[in-house]
Amino acid sequence: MSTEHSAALDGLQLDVAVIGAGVGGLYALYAMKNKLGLNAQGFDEADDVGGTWYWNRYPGCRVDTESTVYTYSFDLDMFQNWQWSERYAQQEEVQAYLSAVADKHDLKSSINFGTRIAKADWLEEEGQWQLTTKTGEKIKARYVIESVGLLSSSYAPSFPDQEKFKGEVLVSSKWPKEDPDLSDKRVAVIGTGSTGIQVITSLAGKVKHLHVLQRTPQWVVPLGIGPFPQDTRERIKKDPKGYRDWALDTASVFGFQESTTPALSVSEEERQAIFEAAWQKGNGFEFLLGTFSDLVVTPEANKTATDFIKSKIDAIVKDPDTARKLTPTDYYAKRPLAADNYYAVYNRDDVSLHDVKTNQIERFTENGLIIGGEEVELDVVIMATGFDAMTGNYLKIDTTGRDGVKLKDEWSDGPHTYAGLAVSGFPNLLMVFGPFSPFTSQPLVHEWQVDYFTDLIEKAEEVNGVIDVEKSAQEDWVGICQEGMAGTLFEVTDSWINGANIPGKPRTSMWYMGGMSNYMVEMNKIRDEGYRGFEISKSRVPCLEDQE
Ligand code: N01
Repeated sequence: MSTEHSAALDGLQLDVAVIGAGVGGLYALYAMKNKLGLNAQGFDEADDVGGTWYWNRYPGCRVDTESTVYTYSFDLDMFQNWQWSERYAQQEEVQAYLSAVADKHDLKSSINFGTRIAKADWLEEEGQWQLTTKTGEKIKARYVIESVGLLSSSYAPSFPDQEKFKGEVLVSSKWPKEDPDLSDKRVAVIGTGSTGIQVITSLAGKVKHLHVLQRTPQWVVPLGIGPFPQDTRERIKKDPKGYRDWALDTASVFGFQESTTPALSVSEEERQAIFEAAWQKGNGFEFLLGTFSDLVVTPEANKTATDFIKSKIDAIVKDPDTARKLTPTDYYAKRPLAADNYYAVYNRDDVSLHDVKTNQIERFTENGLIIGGEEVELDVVIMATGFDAMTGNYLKIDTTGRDGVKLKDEWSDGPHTYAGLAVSGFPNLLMVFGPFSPFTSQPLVHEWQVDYFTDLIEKAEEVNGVIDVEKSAQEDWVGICQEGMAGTLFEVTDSWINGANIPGKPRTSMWYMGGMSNYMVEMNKIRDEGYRGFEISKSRVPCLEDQE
């Protein structure tokens, strides 16, 4: 559905409105239409499907999760036969895949592109939501599904005098569709997280000079870019459901089995051999979770990994001062980073590393940036400065639930949800991978959560009911999650995982740390106990079919 249709939006009456046309939103739309036969439409600000993969098209952008699990499984034919070309699909390939899924299942005709939902109000008397678009159209829907992205609310700080800069400022998560030619440019990259290291390794040697503006170094291991593994292709082809079930039954759903061996339970020699094999194979999550079981739990175990990576930095980076600047001083307990040849980049003459914690970015000038009192002349500044993760996009929608309660007030001290799926007092509002979802890779987990609440909606439909959540069940869930997080080094290491990356954001736990396998057990138990913690109360208004 194109933007010309937006005039027809005002007064639209739906069973289900799905906000977001990324991985989760597309599947939610499919499920509502095809499994429940409901009148569902999607809404997305972008002019195509893709979600995060629509916006993030910066140089070097690719998944750093194995493509084998970066996929849907609901369409078994596509699951078996989609020919991912690489172990880690590039942005264009993920976008093409999502577009192909949407085309095959005729989803695009039900999506209102170029449409931002700005406001959501629960109308108690009508038993439904009223959504308001950014341009003022009003839509009513009995259910709202928000699949708005865990890492989609872009964060880009502004620096003094930015408007004076004669060059270009580009934000990685809003990269222009027309890829700019940077080949003869002096380029600065601000940020060295997952995005920054992809941009840096992609641009090094391809621009006139690359300036890396690093505030906090992070532990980086190789990614291991290469062709899609043939053995996994055959395994998926032979038994797609078996592969999907195996992947979901791991803790992190990244396509490998997590280790159960504590790091200090083996000899130094064995430990080094395990780390070296993981380094050679590549993959950040596998290095962190597949080598040993306790790297993110005990400081002593964590140090064995950081000592190993430090030895690699020292061996690869020729200038000792640069090596020192690249070596983190905190735990290896952020979202793990992986990029091939990352540290080698800093041996190049056309790459300069600036420690902007010591020598701060003071302001822009017409010709560049003042860093630590000195001007660095630049043509382009790339902000790879991250996201207001987990809660950012939910809170951008001005949401009012029962009794006039605002979501932003309910979440003023950090988010509260039941199982990452729903919020008490906000009836018939379901979330895909909302805060306090399991700390995992996403696509297969999105599918699992959508299937879960599709069954719940079906149950509510049978009795013309409204779904809400018991506050006590929600707070119990939040408590379990806080306890789980407190048992890890993620809790004490600054990153977007705990909200520390956004100035003024409450620092809090936002994840279920028990792993997907335990999450499924717990959620199935909740379902088997009659959806314990969810409340299905009879709606005051007849369902649409009854009204006809
Ligand atoms: O964001 P980040 P990201 N001055 O928050 C720096 C997913 N993702 O976009 O650490 C100077 O990790 C900040 O410095 P510091 C993935 O889950 C996936 O890179 O706060 N620097 C940090 O270096 C990932 O984890 C993929 O001191 C400033 C950087 O910006 C998540 O998105 C690819 C600054 C932000 O790092 C987020 O990654 C890309 C300032 N004022 C992203 N403000 C793949 O699947 C911030 N920084 C491959």
